Amino acid sequence: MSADGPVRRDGDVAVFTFDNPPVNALSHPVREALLAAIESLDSDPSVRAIVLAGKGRNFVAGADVREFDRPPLEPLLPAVLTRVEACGKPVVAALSGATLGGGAETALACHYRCAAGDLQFGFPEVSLGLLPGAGGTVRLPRLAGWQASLDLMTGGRPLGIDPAIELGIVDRRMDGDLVAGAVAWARELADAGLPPRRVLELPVPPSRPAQFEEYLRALPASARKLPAPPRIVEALACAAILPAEAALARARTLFMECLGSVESRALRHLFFAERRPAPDPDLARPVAQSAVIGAGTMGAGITVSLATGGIGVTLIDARQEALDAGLARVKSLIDASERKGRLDAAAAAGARGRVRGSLTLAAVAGAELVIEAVFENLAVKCELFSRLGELAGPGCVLATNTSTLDVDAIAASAGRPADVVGMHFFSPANVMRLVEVVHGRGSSRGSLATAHAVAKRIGKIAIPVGNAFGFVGNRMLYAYGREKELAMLEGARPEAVDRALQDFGMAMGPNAVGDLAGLDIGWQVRKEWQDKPDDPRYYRVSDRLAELGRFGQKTGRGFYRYDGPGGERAPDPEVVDLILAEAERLGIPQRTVEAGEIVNRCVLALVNEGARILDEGIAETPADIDAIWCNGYGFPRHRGGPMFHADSLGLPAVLRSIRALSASHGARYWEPAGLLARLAGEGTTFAAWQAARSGG
Ligand code: T1G
Repeated sequence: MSADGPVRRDGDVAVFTFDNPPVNALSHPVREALLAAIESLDSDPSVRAIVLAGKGRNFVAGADVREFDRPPLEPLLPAVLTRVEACGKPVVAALSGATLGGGAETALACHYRCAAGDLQFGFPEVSLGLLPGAGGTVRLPRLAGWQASLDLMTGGRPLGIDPAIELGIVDRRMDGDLVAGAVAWARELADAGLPPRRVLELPVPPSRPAQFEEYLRALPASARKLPAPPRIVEALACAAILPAEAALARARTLFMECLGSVESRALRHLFFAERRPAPDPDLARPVAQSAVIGAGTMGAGITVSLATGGIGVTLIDARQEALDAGLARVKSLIDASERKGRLDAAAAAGARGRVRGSLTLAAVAGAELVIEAVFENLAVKCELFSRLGELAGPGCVLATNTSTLDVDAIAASAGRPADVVGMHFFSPANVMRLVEVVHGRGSSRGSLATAHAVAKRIGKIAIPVGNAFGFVGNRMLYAYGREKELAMLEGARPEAVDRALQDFGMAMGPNAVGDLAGLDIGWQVRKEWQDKPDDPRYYRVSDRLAELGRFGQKTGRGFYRYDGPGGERAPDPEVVDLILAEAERLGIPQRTVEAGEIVNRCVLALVNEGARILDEGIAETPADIDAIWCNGYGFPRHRGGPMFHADSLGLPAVLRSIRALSASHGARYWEPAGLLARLAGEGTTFAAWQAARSGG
């Protein structure tokens, strides 16, 4: 809060400013200051009206999420907002930018609301495994009705100013100086002698008792299984039938139940893991112009990300038809984003205007960043980087989008390793938010800082990783995939494997993912992989399918067949026969492999490999691994990522399970990682280990 206090006077109107950078979160000191201000202004006869406003872009982005893992400190937000609403003078909320969660609830506790055009009003609590715990479930329906309240709170997506006005949440749009406009309006209200209009005193809109049950049933099963969505619906249902005080109390109880849930702790863990500080932000070099080499699927997706992120892009490919196809794909992706409302017309036009094509590599000359997305072959990439090393301007960052290859080898071929980094995007690159930024042995801090800064600027979650085969994500994917492959050779059906892991919460089963990405990609990588385990069973099913040209969706057949009438995925008995033949050839007896075993093996393989990666320093923190797996591989967010999940299971139990798997399946793949064994022995967690390392 600013030195001269949060309150300033504009004649007979007092303005309280939330000033808690970066997002004006309602931390304990802010709550104390607001309560004290309202109490003194309410009893000050020289004050006829009060305005609440936020300093900077945002009004208030909610409660301070960091405080949720500490014992709550009075005054709590519900009590503060009850006092705001009880104020005997008109209290006007001047809303701008992020007005979210507790910030939206603060707005609803005010008597009148005006807003600027950049308003983002919403209740993202559900994405933290929570529900609005400071009166939002009781006040919002009185203004916006049940349907909108249900949608806003279970969906978590914010509203812009127009729908907020249409729904009666915001009374007035303020263009120009928001706070000055709010002060003038507050004075008008006082002059008009209008009483405080308390939302809690507004009539409860009519509702059908069944409507809440129906709404809950209509929610996706994955949401119904989580603690927060059903409790949001229940809190709203209570607001429809209970007196306001009782409904507020019930909402608070439901909120506390969510707060203590492992799902909410997992989602709060991810919130901060995805906002990890970038290394050396001050060393980041400006990037206005970039170049992308290779106009294939990845190249086009990366180009769209850069262009919609405000960076000029030259898409380069040696072949005219490939370049034309790439530019057409870029255009169709931007058009689609505009059609879906993800980009407004101006932003879409701007992005289209930032993209141009070239057939010559020399076009990299004016770029400050070059990202290569050509065929995944070391010789091809090294040959390209040897030319880029000569053609790219001094200080230009040279990034490779390789997903498995040795970044140091590629850097050496460029002859300027300080400028070479890995930027491993995930497909589709214009949608997937994750970028693994690979720190090569010779990569300079400035080049790395620039890569991280560009990734953040284009809306990506950038996680630093070391240079090792498969970096972090793909290396763990190989362990995860190994176990599903072995389980199929032992008797599990491909669709049963996928169902088991989807029921665990994975966005998609590994076999369906393989078919989507193309089984030829992994097959190609394994053929080139020098250190592949010398085990005839290793990825034998996937390799056999690829050998037969079954590359997945792109060939109509893979683990599944896609050549049915709607092209939808269908189990293929031929694959079962093929697996049985391979199992027989390898002498593997068939048995029933239960879903629980499949999940246990695949998920614990992730955890054990993750612990090895931390031991080797290829990942800096367990939270980095969690952010990678939840944003790149569809690991369930409500489980927080593999390492957080392991902590929630308890590392001693995890170690026991791994030792049991080692006993039943051999130590070859199930030797417990040193870090895991040590922490389990100490009865501690990955989180505590990380906190101790970072002096927490
Ligand atoms: N609490 C604490 N820190 C927060 C925060 C919050 N609510 N929101 C953001 N930060 C920090 C974040 O960690 C980062 O820190 C910096 O602000 C910038 O964030 C009682 C229970 C507002 C749209 O869920 O969605 O209210 O890395 O990188 O891209 O019923 O932040 O700089 O150190 O995301 O411009 C509900 C969460 C809380 C909103 C801005 N509110 N925040 O996006 O910046 S629960 C939310 C966001 C609640 C009540 C309930 C976004 C943003 P650092 P950023 P951005």
